Amino acid sequence: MRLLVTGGAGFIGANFVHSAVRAHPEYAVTVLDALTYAGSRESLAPVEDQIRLVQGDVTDAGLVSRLVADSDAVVHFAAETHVDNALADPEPFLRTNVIGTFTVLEAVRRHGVRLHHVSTDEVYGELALDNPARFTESTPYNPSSPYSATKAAADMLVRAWVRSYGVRATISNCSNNYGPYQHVEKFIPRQITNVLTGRRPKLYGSGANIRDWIHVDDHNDAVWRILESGQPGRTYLIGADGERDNLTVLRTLLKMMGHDPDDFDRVPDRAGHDLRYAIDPSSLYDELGWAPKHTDFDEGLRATIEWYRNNESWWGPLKDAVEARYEQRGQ
Ligand code: NAD
Ligand code: TDX
Repeated sequence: MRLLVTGGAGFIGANFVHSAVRAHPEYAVTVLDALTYAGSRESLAPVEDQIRLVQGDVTDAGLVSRLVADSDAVVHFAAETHVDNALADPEPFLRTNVIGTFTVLEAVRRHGVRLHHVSTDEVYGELALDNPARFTESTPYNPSSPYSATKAAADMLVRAWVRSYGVRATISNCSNNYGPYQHVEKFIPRQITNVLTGRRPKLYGSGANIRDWIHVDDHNDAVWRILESGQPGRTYLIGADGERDNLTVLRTLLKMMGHDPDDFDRVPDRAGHDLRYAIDPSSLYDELGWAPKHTDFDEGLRATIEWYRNNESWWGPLKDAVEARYEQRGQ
C-alpha cells in the first residue's frame, strides 16, 4: 500500500503517520505538507527514516497530481484549522481548505485513487446548551465561522465529486481532538503551557461552551477503520461521548497541575462562539464496529499534561509568538 498523507506534519496528521508506521511498517508513506506555522518536521522526527516528507503546497496541482499518481490511497488532513486565525484573516482558509481540497479531488479523479477526506463537526454549527440533541450524518450543514464555512465547502466538493465523477471518497466529521503534538494556539495545550511558563490560563466568555473531546489516537483509529472498511460516498461521524464545558476542563487541568482551580483570567469571548458541539457516533459503532479506547478523559488529560511537561523543546519556540498574537487581540 502506497499512502499519501496531506498535512501529515500537523497535530492529527503526525499522530496518524506515527500510527501508520507502527501498525503497517510495510506501507510506503509519503507526507505532503507545506510546513506552515502549524506544521513541524520535529513532529515526524520519530519516524523520519520510515517515511518520505515532501514540503509543498496542497494547492500546487502539478505536485499533487504527481504524488497522487504514485499512491493507492490519500488521507487528506491538510487545512488551516484555527477558528481565531480565521476570524482575523480568512483568506488562507479559502485557499488551503477549499482550493486545496479541489486540487486533491481533481488529482484522485484523474488517477482513480481512493480518498479519505478529514473534516470537522463544526460544519454543523452549534447545538443549544439545554437540548440533548447531537449531530448525526443527516444534520443540515450550518457553519458559523470562516473556518467551518471553508470546511463545509470542502465537504460539499467531495460529495459532488463522488456523485458527478464517481470518485471513491469517504468523509469523516470528528469532534475536538486532544493529545500530543497539538499546537499551543489551541485550548488545551495553550492552558497547559500557560501554566508551565508562569502565565495565567485564559477562558473565553463564561466558559459554558461545550466541546465533545476525543483523544487523537481514537480519531485516527476511526480514520483507519473508515479507510479500510468504509463505503465510498459515505460520511461518518467520529466522537467518543466526551462532552465537557470549557470551564470544567480548565478547572480540572489546573487541579491536575497543582494550582487553584480559579487561578485563570476571563478574556473577551470569541466572535460568533459556537455554544455546543456533540457527536452521535452510533453508525460508526454499529456499521464498522469501531469504539474509542481512551474513554477516561481525566487519564488522557493527565498524559497530555505529562507530554507537554516532557517536550518543552517541541513547543517552547512557538509559545511567545502565539501569546503575543493573542495579546494583540485582547485574548
Ligand atoms: P493542524 O493545524 O495542526 O495541522 C495542519 C497541517 O496542514 C500542518 O502541518 C500544516 O503545515 C499543513 N498545511 C496547512 N496548509 C497547507 C497547505 N496549503 N498545503 C499543505 N499543507 C498545509 O491541524 P489538525 O488539528 O491536525 O487538523 C487536521 C485536520 O483535521 C484538518 O482538516 C481539520 O479540519 C481536521 N479536524 C481537526 C480537529 C481538531 O480538533 N484539531 C477536529 C476535527 C477535524
Ligand atoms: O484560550 C482559549 N480559551 C478558550 O476558552 C482558546 C484558544 C479557546 N477557548 C475556547 C474556545 C472553544 O470553545 O475553548 C474551546 C476550544 O477552542 P479551540 O481549541 O480553538 O477549538 P475549537 O474552536 O472548538 O475547534 C477545534 O475543534 C474542531 C479545532 O481547532 C478545529 O480545527 C476542529 O475542526
